[in-house]
Amino acid sequence: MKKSVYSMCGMCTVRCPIRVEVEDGRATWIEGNPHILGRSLCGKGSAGLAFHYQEERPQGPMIRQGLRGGGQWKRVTWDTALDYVADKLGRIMDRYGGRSLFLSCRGGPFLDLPKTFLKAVGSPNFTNHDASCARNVHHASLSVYGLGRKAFNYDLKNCRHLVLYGRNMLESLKVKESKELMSSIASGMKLTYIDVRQTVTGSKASRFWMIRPGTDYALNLGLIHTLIREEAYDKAFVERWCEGFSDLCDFVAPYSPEWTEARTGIPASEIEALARELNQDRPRVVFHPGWMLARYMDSFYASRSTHILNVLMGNVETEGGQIVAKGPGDYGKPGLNALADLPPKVTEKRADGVGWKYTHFDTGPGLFHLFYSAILNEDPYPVKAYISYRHDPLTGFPDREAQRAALDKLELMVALDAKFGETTWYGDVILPLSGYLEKESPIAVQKGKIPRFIVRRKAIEPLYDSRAEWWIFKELAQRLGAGDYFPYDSPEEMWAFQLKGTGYTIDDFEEKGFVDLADKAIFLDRENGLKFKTPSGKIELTSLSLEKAGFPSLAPYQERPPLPEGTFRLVFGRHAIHAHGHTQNNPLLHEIFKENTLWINADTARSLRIQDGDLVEVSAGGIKADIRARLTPFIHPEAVFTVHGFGRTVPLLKRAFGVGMADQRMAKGCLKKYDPVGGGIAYLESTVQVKKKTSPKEKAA
Ligand SMILES: Nc1nc2c(c(=O)[nH]1)N[C@H]1C(S)=C(S)[C@@H](COP(=O)(O)OP(=O)(O)OC[C@H]3O[C@@H](n4cnc5c(=O)[nH]c(N)nc54)[C@H](O)[C@@H]3O)O[C@H]1N2
Ligand SMILES: Nc1nc2c(c(=O)[nH]1)N[C@H]1C(S)=C(S)[C@@H](COP(=O)(O)OP(=O)(O)OC[C@H]3O[C@@H](n4cnc5c(=O)[nH]c(N)nc54)[C@H](O)[C@@H]3O)O[C@H]1N2
Ligand code: SF4
Ligand SMILES: [Mo]
Repeated sequence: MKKSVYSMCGMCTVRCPIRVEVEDGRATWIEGNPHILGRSLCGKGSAGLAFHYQEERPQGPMIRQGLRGGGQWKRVTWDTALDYVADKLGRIMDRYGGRSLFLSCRGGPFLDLPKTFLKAVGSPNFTNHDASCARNVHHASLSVYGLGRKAFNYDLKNCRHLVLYGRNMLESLKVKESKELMSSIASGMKLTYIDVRQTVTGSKASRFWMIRPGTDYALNLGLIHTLIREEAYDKAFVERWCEGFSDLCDFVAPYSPEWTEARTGIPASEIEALARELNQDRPRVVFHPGWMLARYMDSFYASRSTHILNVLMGNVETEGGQIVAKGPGDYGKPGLNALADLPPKVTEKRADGVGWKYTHFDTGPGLFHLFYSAILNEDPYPVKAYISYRHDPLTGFPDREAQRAALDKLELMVALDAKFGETTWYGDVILPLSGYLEKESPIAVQKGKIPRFIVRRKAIEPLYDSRAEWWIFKELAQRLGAGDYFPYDSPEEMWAFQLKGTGYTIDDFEEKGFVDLADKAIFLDRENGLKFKTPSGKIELTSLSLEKAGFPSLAPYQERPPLPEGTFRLVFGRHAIHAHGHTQNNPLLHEIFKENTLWINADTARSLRIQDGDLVEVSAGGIKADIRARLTPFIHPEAVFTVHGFGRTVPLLKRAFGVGMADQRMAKGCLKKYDPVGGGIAYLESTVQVKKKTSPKEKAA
């Protein structure tokens, strides 16, 4: 029998909408949801069947035997595993309270269940990956608009000029966005791409600047200076909506294009030319702050300056600019009933100090890395149990040794994942999640020009002894005496609870796989209808709350000294067919891209006697790794680059095990180095040495 199921891809966390064909219970075809993606899918998404129909994934619950990380496991039943976790967790919480548990996850729209669970057991300690991803950008956005980084959608379709800082849209991709980018370029949109190396996205750009690593803030200061000097900004918008413009003018006065050229390597005349173009193209201009804006101690300010550039373009709530993402309320519609509203609010302080010790950080997910110091020092209180839920900090955060030293102090470490990650492998219990084709998720709201309800539906039965989140969290809560907060016995009952009072039922998702809450987009009134959640209600170019917390609104540029010979910044990023560290073992994707290489500037390499394809040794803080050199003129001499996610250490992943270099291991000491204002980990403040690896034969000669 054949059927067609609308669902959502899970090969990376973009979660593109998909349509799956199933024949006699076996998935045979996946494509992008035709109503949104015109059937397109990326390479990873297309390899979804290869992930499901293979054996190298957790096949049932496992309890560790022997030492942590030793790799000895016992397969057990779900009852045994859940009883074991509930018994240990119950005893820890009896002794230290609910707050002694923390849970970290991989962000995303479907987090109602883990949040319900934590609240139900009385823990305030929900956290996620974002300190390793977008926290600087998010906090910078809050400081300017009072709205987080997800408050705006970029209207690439109608944009005339897009400026990207290492935002490699065609490789670090979202299917819908990549398609929009390509069609906008085809219809004449200009693209300025700024990176320390050339990329696929850069190769489509009308202007490519190879910037000196870590100097984007200097570039932005020079650009703001030029735009103001040339009066090439939206005066009416700035006057109506901005606080602190004259302070900004005074502040950027010294940062001339010539000053900028000396720091960034980008010619002053080019900066002036860009400013002139932008002046013609505004307000249909987008400065996309991306995720990283590189990862330095000053990345908060670098990111803040891109938000300011957008404001100078007057692009807020205009076609071709940044459009405020709207929720059901903006269209006068009721939202979903939140599952996590069922348990009472937890009033305990967070163990990471966010919200009380560090008041300038957004409490949402706090800062993951600060849990490590809480564990080690039992400060502000003992943290003894950890659930990693779809999160692999031993891959995503730096300094494995420092992380393990803290994890070793935990009395319980449980992993919920559909794959074997480094963190999963280091835990005490593995509770296998079903693959994304094998399970249902709660319904979620996707804010946007038009708000939408989205959901993941099950396409096939689980191939192994795995379960969906709703079942696992409910079963655990029941065993801990908190089952009442999960008043549903099936996904259908959970969906009915969420949709009650919205006027929709799950059947409304049948036709397209999602539900749009309106037919036509509405725009807010740019004169009187914009709402910024800052204390002044305006866009704050200078922010009193930031200054009250002890940080300047506009921070002077700090010089970065040049690096000694043979020393580089190890820059990392993505490849179109891999997602972080969890696709390297996929049979198809492994076949296409097996191993990462080290990009190195060809002239610099030759001065170190390194040739293309040579084995080189990369070292930092006592950690060493071998990798093949790839010589190219398309990378800045101060940087070397590699694709993140390789160097897997889980022996059950036979294809990926031990292949390639794990870049995160090189950022020694960086677990404690983070942008003090933005909270993001500053991986790139560390440096590595690179030298040619001499074979024993060559040595003897
Ligand atoms: N050195 C270095 N460090 C980095 C980065 C880098 O490039 N270099 N990148 C940083 C960035 S941007 C990020 S976002 C973090 C990411 O770091 P993580 O959040 O840890 O990365 P992922 O591998 O996406 O997800 C972790 C685990 O969750 C599971 N998972 C992910 N999504 C889903 C899903 O939708 N469903 C299910 N069931 N499981 C899922 C995967 O199987 C994987 O094992 O790493 C950051 N750290
Ligand atoms: N295929 C694929 N797509 C993905 C993901 C994936 O794992 N695989 N992950 C998703 C996630 S979690 C994220 S956060 C996004 C990330 O999306 P991006 O931020 O676009 O992704 P990265 O590939 O990490 O790109 C970082 C780029 O920054 C450049 N760079 C490094 N240092 C500097 C610097 O000092 N200045 C400038 N201007 N550039 C610099 C690097 O050379 C690299 O090309 O991608 C998402 N999309
Ligand atoms: S970008 Fe690719 S892998 Fe990620 S969700 Fe979309 S189709 Fe899946
Ligand atoms: Mo990310």
